[in-house]
Amino acid sequence: MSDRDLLHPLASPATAWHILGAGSLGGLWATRLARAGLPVRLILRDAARLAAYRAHGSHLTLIEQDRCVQWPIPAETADGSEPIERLLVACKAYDAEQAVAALRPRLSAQADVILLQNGLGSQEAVAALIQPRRCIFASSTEGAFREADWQVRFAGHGFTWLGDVQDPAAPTALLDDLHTAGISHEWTPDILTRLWRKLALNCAINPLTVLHDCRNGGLLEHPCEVATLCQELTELLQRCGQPVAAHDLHSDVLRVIQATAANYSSMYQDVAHGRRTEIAYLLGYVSAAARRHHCTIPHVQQLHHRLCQHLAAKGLRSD
Ligand code: NAD
Ligand code: KPL
Repeated sequence: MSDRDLLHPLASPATAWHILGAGSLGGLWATRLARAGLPVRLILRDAARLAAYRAHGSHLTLIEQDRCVQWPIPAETADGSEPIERLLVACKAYDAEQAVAALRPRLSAQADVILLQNGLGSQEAVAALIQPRRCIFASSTEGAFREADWQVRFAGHGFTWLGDVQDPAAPTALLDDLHTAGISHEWTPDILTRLWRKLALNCAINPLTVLHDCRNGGLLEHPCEVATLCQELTELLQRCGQPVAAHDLHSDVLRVIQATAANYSSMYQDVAHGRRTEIAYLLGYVSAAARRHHCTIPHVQQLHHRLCQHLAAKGLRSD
């Protein structure tokens, strides 16, 4: 029996959080939920990863400033037997669909599935796979990275917006857990606007930091390139029925470049570490949307092409 059950003996048991992907963001959510006394289970990639986790002592370490705390969290693989009522998908966009497909037989009919992926495209694929179950999209400005296996650093406090494009009703029990865990969040009826805006910001900033080999602030030396991309992205967002996401995009991009001037973008870091990027869910999604809407965005398309070539030269995938 947990402390919560002892305090509230008649309360119904808390819903377990199954966390698919124990990487940076998955680890950050798992440790904060566990710290709040909520039931958490990690779902690891395969038996070898599970064995490695158990050999490590079955705990994740959360590092915040200089504080380093270990949180014991049980783990399993996708072929466990417990039904899943609440699933947090915390893998990369290119892994999400396949990873959720392996868990589909375990998802209860009322399961809530929360998607943390950046960009657009993977959310629709997962939602189609698990429908009619509830699919909650999230957009987060929190920052986390792995310092070692099973060890995550909370690098940047931020905010997470959540919403359901099919149903504006807030999932109160789930949001109560986030509140209890101290995860700053807000339920929004318009999560797509948030995701489109972040997509446009990431398309205007991240690829250029890779191609110019610079921190975000280095883009201040390429004002015309940034302005042209913002102009084309603004036009595309409007054409795609996203006028709110398009509003004042250029000013917002400049604000983010200045506010994060000392940082390397997530795509820059992926390329620097020889990791696959999420380009297909950023520039790839934008290019496909432009084709569908017969919208001409030559500079964005040229950027996509240049980035694909750059990745290929480094032996990295661009899908
Ligand atoms: P990550 O690479 O650190 O973690 C992903 C984890 O998923 C890895 O541990 C990987 O092994 C695991 N995984 C992949 N396939 C799996 C499977 N089939 N079963 C089980 N585990 C599987 O990635 P991340 O940085 O945590 O990013 C996750 C998503 O969140 C991305 O879309 C990213 O853009 C987004 N995001 C990340 C941050 C951040 O600060 N890290 C911030 C905002 C958004
Ligand atoms: O989200 C980002 C990233 O690096 O992925 C920012 C900091 C906004 C740059 O696009």
